[in-house]
Amino acid sequence: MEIKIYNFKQMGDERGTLVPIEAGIDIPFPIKRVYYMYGTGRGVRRGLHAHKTLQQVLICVHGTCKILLDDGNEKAIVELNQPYHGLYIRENIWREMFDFSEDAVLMVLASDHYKEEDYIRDYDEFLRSAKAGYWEDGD
Ligand code: T46
Repeated sequence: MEIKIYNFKQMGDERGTLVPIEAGIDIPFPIKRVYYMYGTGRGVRRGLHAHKTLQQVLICVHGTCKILLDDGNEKAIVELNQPYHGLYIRENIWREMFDFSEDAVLMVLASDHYKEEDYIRDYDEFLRSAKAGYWEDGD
């Protein structure tokens, strides 16, 4: 499976570091939504779904966490441990986030607003959709 991790530029000087991320330049989609999660317990697993159309970039801006990616054919685990790394997740990828450090803050840049109807929460349904390569609405 192709894993795309952006290595954002770090603008550093004696005051510290600033990481700029511009839609359409540093990441491939216009950002319509930003959300972040923190205070995630050690044994917690989040995600466990895919999206029909949503693209996202996950950035662990503080601490560390792991992301399991599954395209229906292959699985891969990525550790996010640098605040300047961004993991791109295209549509139709099952994702699970786990092994959060106590201080982890996972920020997500999303290509669309929050739409419950874009979620695929059933793994078998995801496999059918991934294998077909497209989503057959209503079937
Ligand atoms: C994803 C992974 C990486 C909202 O009201 N607005 C939002 O934009 C989001 C993302 C969530 N919510 C509500 C819905 C739930 O009541 O916040 C609550 C927690 O969301 P959820 O259980 O979907 O969180 P995760 O961590 O399982 O998944 C989230 C995203 O939902 C999902 O798109 O790819 O992070």
